[in-house]
Amino acid sequence: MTSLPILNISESLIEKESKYGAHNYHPLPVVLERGEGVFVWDVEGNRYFDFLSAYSAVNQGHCHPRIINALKLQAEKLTLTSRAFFNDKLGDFEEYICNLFGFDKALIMNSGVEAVESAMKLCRKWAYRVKGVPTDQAKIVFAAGNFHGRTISVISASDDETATKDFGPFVSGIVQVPYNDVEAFQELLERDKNIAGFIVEPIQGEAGVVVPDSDYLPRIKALCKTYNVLFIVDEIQTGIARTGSMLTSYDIYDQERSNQPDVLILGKAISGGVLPVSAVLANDEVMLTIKPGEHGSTYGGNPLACAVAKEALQVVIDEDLANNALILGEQFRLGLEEIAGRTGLIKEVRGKGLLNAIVIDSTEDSDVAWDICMKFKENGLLAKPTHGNKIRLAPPLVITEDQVKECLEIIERSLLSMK
Ligand code: IF1
Repeated sequence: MTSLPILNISESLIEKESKYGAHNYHPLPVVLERGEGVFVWDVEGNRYFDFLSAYSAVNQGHCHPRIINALKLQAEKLTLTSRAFFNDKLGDFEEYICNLFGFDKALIMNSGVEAVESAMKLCRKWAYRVKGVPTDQAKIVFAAGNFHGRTISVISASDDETATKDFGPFVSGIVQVPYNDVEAFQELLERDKNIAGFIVEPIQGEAGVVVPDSDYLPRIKALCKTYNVLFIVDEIQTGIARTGSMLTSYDIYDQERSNQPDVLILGKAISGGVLPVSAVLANDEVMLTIKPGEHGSTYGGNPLACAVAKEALQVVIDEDLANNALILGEQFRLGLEEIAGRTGLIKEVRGKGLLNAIVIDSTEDSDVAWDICMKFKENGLLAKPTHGNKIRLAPPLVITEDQVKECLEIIERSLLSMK
């Protein structure tokens, strides 16, 4: 008789995913079944601090009662009409999000990458209809090291082999410049009159939380204005209070709205991790270049998404999560710096607000960061390595000062046990 290995619940669920699911991810071996605020629980009942927050989608904390209530109320009334008919929630949400961020119009989509695609289409339309670029000659600039999603057109802008290898041929009309390099961008603008826009992250997330110089975005914006090029900011990951203010690129409470981009792309936390909702915001000159029938989506702007996203954004404001991220982010980085000094395993601490990363003193191809994350897990904290030797540390913004201290202890204890 052959005996089958006895698997615990987690192992058997992981095996099921491996058997029936595409192998497009390399998750940490933990199977979650419940979440509340900063915590998640696995199927064995172990509790963890969530330091990934679903890549910054769960800024409001897991299953925020107000957002879940909005979901329930709307789910019992009407969930989807498509855009073939009007629904009573879309206009409400569009008005809300336009007023909040200071734009004339909003285009509501679903996933983040879809919003980026939509912004690319908008940028091209504007180039031909307003700027006067000759047909099919428009170019969109992206920064090296960028991450904006996984579709063919968006990976066409990527220089990351893992994202692009064997997925070609790619979309044309894309140019790359180094990140945080104003001069390189200006040279490009001088050389090429068909540049239509620059799509940029205020902090590069996937690249390992790369924070540019503080005058980078304002200078890029000024150049865009001079050369009549759209300044398009992807705040899908950096937006919605994550870095200590509602947005990273500009202050929404600033009357003059200096640094405001021509096009703002939002996703992830605008629904608090409850539903896929994304948005492209722009003024009329740009948004109205796309005419009825030229763009759309079955689920984009559905009443359920609108009800949820409006409540999720209002929660961020009512609970002043931006301020919490600002204050606790500073305490957290300070604590990490001290741990770096005591453990010698951290080469660098970087980030803004509660979007942070530690760079481990090892090579990019070593397993050290992964092993550290496994140690974190053993000690009740979940985080995921990126680019080999970096670990992103981004808890839900509802975390408290005491919890930050507790997490710093977990991080230090884990690092010390690695030696
Ligand atoms: C994956 C990273 C984070 C984004 C920015 C657009 C999108 C994202 C700035 C697309 C998405 C994700 C997606 C997820 C991993 C993740 C990620 F590690 F790849 F870089 F968050 F840090 N713009 N980011 O960060 O949004 O279509 O996914 O809704 O694809 O593996 P989406």
